[in-house]
Amino acid sequence: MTNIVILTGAGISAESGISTFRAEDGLWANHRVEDVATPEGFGRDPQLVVNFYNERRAQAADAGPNLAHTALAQLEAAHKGDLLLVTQNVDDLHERGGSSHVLHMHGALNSAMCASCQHRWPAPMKMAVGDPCPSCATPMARPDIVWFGEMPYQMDRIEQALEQADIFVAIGTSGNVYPAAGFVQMAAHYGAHTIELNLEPSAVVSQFAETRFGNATQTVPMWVNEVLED
Ligand code: BV8
Repeated sequence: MTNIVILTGAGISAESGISTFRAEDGLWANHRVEDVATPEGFGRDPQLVVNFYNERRAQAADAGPNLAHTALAQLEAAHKGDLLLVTQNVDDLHERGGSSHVLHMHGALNSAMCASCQHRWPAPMKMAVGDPCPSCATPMARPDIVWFGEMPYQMDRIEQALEQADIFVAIGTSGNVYPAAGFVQMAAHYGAHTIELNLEPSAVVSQFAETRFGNATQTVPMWVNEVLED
């Protein structure tokens, strides 16, 4: 039985019409990271940050899963070995494409969190600054997003899976952000075969044993068919 770990990034949702980060028309072209994706930015101007995530929540709600998302759901349903799907994405297109176990290491647009007691609840489509926490009533609601300088979620679980992985596949991620960009090195260290499925080479492309270029809606279904035929 082969154990598989998959890491996805913004590129898997690009063909669903969701902006990536580092393309010329990407999210970071129109916003300063330090203003909208750091705790300091949220402290300085919470309204700007809440608006930024309200816009992205609306964009994600208008988008639909694509063939890459649905292919990974088919793999989850049919694969006999262990499969861990880790996404850096905060949209819910993996879930809407049929995946039932998705690890959102950078949080999720559909989740809200209390900055005071860490209680989490389903986010409304439009969050407002000072929304009260349903648990402790403190007006400290924030998007349940892992910002720069904050610890990504479930790192222990991810690292355990990387140690046991026979195959590690990174899909549509530029390899700029750590610790996610370091997963390929860890998987290879523990003997996994590593594959990058991307439109262009990532910053860590040299660390992959195998690289396939193309749109995710082509490369992912092809790879999934190969795995299921084995
Ligand atoms: C932490 C929020 C520590 C949600 C995000 C080590 C070295 C250097 C720096 C660091 C380091 N360790 C930590 C850091 C600092 C920092 C970091 O990595 N900085 C970088 C920029 C240098 N990391 C952190 O701060 C992390 N936290 O390490 O905490 C700590 C320790 C103890 C205690 C407390 C803390 C937190 C990182 C998470 C930040 N949050 N997002 C949101 O707003 O969405 S990151 C954000 O960028 C995304 O979440 C995503 O994860 C990330 C990377 O983006 P990608 O998904 O790769 O997207 P991108 O646009 O870059 O690329 C798209 C790719 O798709 C491209 O390759 C493109 O070719 C491809 N593509 C496009 N179209 C298609 C396609 N592929 C296929 N088909 C297509 N059609």
